[in-house]
Parts: sequence; C-alpha cells; structure tokens
Amino acid sequence: MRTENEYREIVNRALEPQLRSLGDVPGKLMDAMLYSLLAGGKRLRPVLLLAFCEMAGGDLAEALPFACALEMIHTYSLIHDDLPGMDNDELRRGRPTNHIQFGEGLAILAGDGLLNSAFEICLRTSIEKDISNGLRATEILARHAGVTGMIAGQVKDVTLEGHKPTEESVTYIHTHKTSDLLQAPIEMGLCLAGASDDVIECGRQYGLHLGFAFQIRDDILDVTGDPSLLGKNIGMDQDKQTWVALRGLEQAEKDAEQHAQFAIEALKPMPWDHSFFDQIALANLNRKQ
Ligand code: GRG
Repeated sequence: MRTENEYREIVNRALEPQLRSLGDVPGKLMDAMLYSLLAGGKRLRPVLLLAFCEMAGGDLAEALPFACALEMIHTYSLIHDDLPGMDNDELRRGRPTNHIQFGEGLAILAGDGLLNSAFEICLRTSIEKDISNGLRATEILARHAGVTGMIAGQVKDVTLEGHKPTEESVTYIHTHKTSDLLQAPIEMGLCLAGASDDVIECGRQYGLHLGFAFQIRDDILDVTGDPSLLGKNIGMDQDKQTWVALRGLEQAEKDAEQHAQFAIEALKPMPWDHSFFDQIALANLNRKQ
C-alpha cells in the first residue's frame, strides 16, 4: 500500500489535466471550476477510492479518472452548498467561496460544469479504455450523488433548517448528505478491482460509519473549531440539524468514537490488511480541518 500522502499527491497532480482533457472550455468557466477544485481539500474521497481499489488488487491508473471525477462532484456540492440560496458562506478551503470570487451566476455554472464533467470523464474512460466495470462504477457514483443520495440529504438539510432536530431527521441527513459520498468511492474502488459483493458490502458499512463519524466531527468543529485551520467559518450550523444539537458536545464526541469503531469492525471480514483504513477512521476523531 502507498501512504495517504502519496495517494493525495497522485490525485492533486491528475485533477487539472483530467478537466482540461475535456476540450475547449470557456476560459472563465475553467477558471471558476479550477479555483475551487485546486483550492486544496483533504482529498479523502479520491484517496479512499484509489486505496480500496489497490487493496483489492485493482489498477491505480484505471481508477484515477474515476477518483478525479468523484472529487469534482464533491467540489460542486461545496460550491452549491455555499451559495446564498443555501448556506450563504463566504469562506471555503481557506479562500473566498466561489460566488464571492466569481459571482453567483458563474458559481452555479462552475458547480454544474464540475458535475457534468465528472460523468463525462467516467463514461469516456469506461468506453475508450474498455474498462469492464466502468459503467457499474459510474452508476454507483450517480446513485450516491443523486436524488436518493447526497441531494436527498441536502434537501432535508435545507428544508428542516430551524426545526427541532430528531434522531430520525439527523440520521437521515448524515446518512445521505455525508455517508453517501463516502460510500461511493469505496464501492467504486472495489467494483473497479472486481471485488465480490460480500467484500463490497463490508466496504459499504465502513463508509456508512466513517460518514457518521466524519459528519459528527464536522458538527463538533462548527462549535469548537479554529477557522484558520478549518478554512471555513464556524458557528454556521446553529439552526441546523446537527449531531451536537441533538446530543450535546460530550455525547457527540463519544458517538463519533463509536462510529469509528463500527467502521473498523466492518472491515474485519476482508481478506486483506486494512490498517490503512483503520487509521483514517481514527485520525478523523482528532482532525482540526
Ligand atoms: C449542493 C447537492 C448539494 C449538496 C451539498 C456536501 C454538501 C451537500 C454540503 C457541504 C457541507 C457539508 C457540511 C457537507 C457534509 C460533508 C462534509 C463534511 C463535507 C466537507 O468535506 P471535507 O471536510 O472537505 O472532506 P474538503 O474541503 O477537505 O474536501
């Protein structure tokens, strides 16, 4: 296995060439897409895709365009989430948000552009390189990012703002807004490697619990975090359906730990060394950004 940093570097080097490979994109649109895409996120999702794929014996070069596509979808969701009609945020990844930098119209189009480019890249790669499980991997991405996945979670997040959080509502939002886009890379990576359905199910459970632990940590950081480390403002989720609003800070810390343990447990039936992924689940508990 490579290190997390090595995977991150591989993704960072590939993102811009993948986007530019689509052809003659209007300059302003390309600038706005690259502004957010290259702003330096943690790259957790593409790292998971590549690492799960390699663990299961898959080919990194084949998986790389899919990993970049997933990061494009994640970045689009952040751009749209920051818009005045949604969370109205001014800081993201340590920079002014896309609509502050380029205006609302171009920010909407940059998000749309990244979303569409992701599927163009997945489908083109599958067709041109004749990747046997490419279409299946693309369907997994569409489903987790789509109207029963991340978008469903975001709809509840937006429409329940200001309502009293319940276990059911917060669980729904965390499952879909966050876990779905963490399950996608794991299932895609394993699928591209040709892993069995049993193995994919283990990965799906890991992604579900990692997503919960990740979002609970995010909710905690919105209260206790340092904006200069986080790269975004804090206190933005006060009227939101958060785990901290539901359970309080102290219990939220314990729940995040429990979900990290569930995630680690889920990988135990896998026939490979999974310490890389155990580490990711544990590191999230102390992350500051
Ligand atoms: C607009 C359809 C649509 C969806 C938006 C992803 C999302 C849904 C909203 C962003 C805000 C948020 C708190 C999402 C939950 C997942 C999450 C914690 C995203 C931030 O991901 P990180 O921390 O970000 O991996 P970086 O910048 O490191 O990539």
